[in-house]
Amino acid sequence: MDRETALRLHEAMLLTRLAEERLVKLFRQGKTLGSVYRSLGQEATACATALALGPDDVIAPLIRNLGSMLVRGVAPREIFLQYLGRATSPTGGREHNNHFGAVDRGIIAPTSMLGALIPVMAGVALSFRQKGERRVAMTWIGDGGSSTGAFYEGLNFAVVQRLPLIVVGEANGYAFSTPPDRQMAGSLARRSQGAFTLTVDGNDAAAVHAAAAQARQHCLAGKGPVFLVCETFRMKGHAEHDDQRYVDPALLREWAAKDPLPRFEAWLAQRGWTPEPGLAARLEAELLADAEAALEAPWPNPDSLLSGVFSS
Ligand SMILES: Cc1ncc(C[n+]2csc(CCOP(=O)(O)OP(=O)(O)O)c2C)c(N)n1
Repeated sequence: MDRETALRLHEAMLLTRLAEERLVKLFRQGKTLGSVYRSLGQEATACATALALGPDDVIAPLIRNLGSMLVRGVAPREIFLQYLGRATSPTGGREHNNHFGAVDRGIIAPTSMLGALIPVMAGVALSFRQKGERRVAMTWIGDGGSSTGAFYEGLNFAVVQRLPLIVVGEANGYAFSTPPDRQMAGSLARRSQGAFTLTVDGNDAAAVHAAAAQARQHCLAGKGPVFLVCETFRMKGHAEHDDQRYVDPALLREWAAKDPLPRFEAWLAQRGWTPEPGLAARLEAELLADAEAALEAPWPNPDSLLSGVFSS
């Protein structure tokens, strides 16, 4: 990874963390409609995988992959407007959180139905191959989501069709309150169904970026899909309403010591690559201004309720 990419990756991870911290403040003030879903401790997994893609590649994130959307150019303002349900949000107040697509930025909308995006993205990858385009499709799945039929159907289809699809498996410890050993035998990587599989320390941003770049080359060489398993940990509850009482505090302490952000800052420092001075303060000020602007944004007009629902 060159210096410019490394600094971009660092900024994306920091922005993800600070944007989610700002969202938590809005949640605690009772401003968000619904809970806030964080990726604390997993920022490297979302940001470094997305950053290894080319501009024409297409992603389909899940709720814990906000970082991938920020990497593709989504503005935090759009996320705040979504969480606040305002008329000027990307979905006009119809959907919450990061559940919106941006086809112009190569983003297929996240869906709540876990696993469902894998067949969708296998289809996107199939279209690239049919058109002879050198592009890849990427989506993410948690250990819990990998228990769905759609995960198996989609990945199996990609394997037998040798499609340019990267499925990032986030082995992050808990699915709601269920630990991995209560829902699968062995590791997440064993669910690969013959896809080329890489397992990487998901809290090592440089390693995740290198593995994702390797996965992309594998796909572009026509060798079929890659299952890229990132070992990480969900440092918060499922969302802000979940106090995580089912997690042993010793596990949280163990993973706090592996926090991807300071680790990547140490990696940068070893190379003498210094982030912009005052970067966190600048991002925090921008995020505060974005949040305040979003709070001033208008609510949707009830008369618009049915627009976009039925074809005109
Ligand atoms: C098909 C389906 N079943 C159940 C749910 C409800 N649900 C939402 S998130 C979640 C846990 C997901 O765990 P995991 O895939 O490990 O991701 P994590 O939350 O740990 O990032 C469940 C069961 C859902 N959204 N979709």
